[in-house]
Amino acid sequence: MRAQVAIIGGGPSGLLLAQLLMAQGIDAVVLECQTKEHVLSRIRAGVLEQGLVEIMRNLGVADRLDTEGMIHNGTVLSYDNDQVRLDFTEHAGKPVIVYGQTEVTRDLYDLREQTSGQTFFECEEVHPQDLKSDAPFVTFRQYGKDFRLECDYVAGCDGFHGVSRQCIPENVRTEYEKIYPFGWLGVLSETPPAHHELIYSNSARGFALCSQRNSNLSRYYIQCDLTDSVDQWSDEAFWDELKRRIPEEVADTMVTGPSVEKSIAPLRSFVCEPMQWGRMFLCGDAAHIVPPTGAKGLNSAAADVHYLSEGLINHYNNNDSRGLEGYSQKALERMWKTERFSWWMTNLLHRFPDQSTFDQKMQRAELEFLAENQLAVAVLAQNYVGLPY
Ligand code: FAS
Ligand code: PHB
Repeated sequence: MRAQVAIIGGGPSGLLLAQLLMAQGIDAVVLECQTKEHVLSRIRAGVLEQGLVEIMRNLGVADRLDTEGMIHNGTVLSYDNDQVRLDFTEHAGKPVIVYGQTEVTRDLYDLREQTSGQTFFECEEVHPQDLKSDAPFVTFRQYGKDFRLECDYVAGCDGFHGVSRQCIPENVRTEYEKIYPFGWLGVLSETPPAHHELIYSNSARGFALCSQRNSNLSRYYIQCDLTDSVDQWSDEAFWDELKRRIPEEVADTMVTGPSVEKSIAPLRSFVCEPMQWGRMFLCGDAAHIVPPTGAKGLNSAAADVHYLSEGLINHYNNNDSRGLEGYSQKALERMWKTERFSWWMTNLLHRFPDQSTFDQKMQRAELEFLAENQLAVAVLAQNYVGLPY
């Protein structure tokens, strides 16, 4: 079996890349270790940068996104009983779109099936090999049968726990990591959003976020201890704690209801350098992780895919390999700025166990400066809507 590009991972990175290549006549095969149903059962990101929206539109797969996605021209940072609104349109010239990653992935799978893209599900023992040669290949097993996929290039789109990053030798790979001393307890509820825009809240009891998916599907998060488990948090306990961390007028009018999904995610900042090794290129969570405070996980994966797809298309269609040779440097230049923004938002809005009263004063001073300085708001807004590709 042969393909020009072997893509490991059928999440948003892998699917976006596969379809961008297919649109330019480049043959890619996707190898996914789970079932499609399992991939689509994950509840993750909710905010899309314009860059990702444009990629979806260019692929002709944005009809639902353009119909059901909600245009958000700003967001609110609240602290104690004060608030500062970030006006994206005024300060960054563009909005963000609120549309769940699950729906993005669903749309991409629908497109892949309509375009007869080849995807292998429930792959086991996936091993990229001979990556430093001109003839790399990937072996894998599916339903007890062994396969060998010959290819020109391998795209490692297999997430943080995937196999691809480990193919870069340890003496070549540098990993930068910061693990945060708390997690996010997330709840999805079939209730109307508490506010028409997202609310990020810095409260003495810990961080909280009011987000949404549509007019009757809301997504909420509260900062929780790393030792917490979902079983410890009844719906009632969650709603009670959330209401104590957000502005009173929002808490008083919030509609609560049974959780349809409840999960705890750890928070980390992580970057692997380089993001390529021989003929393998890493995209998305396979190469980097951000705390979700800045809504950058899915969106930075899209930026990687933009750079890699451009590099592969220019290689195959214009005989120009400079984009491939410079992929890692280009992707990392943007990614480190995104890591900084996500780290900064996380430090600004969370309560850290070892935080001193001075540290808390620094957070409040930063928030008060934002409330009175439009240039400071502009810097935040331009980072939040997404840095240029
Ligand atoms: P993904 O992890 O989405 O996809 C990788 C795919 O590869 C998976 O389908 C996996 O099954 C497959 N795979 C793994 N190993 C394999 C192997 N050996 N062989 C074949 N396939 C393999 N981002 C935000 O912006 N906002 C959020 O609120 C947010 N919340 C998150 C909550 C959680 C619990 C997690 C884990 C992440 C969250 N993220 C969030 C980040 C998330 O959205 C990622 O950035 C996004 O899924 C990145 O997409 P991929 O790079 O495709 O990685
Ligand atoms: C979400 O809706 O899941 C979401 C939104 C914004 C974030 C993180 C998560 O910063």
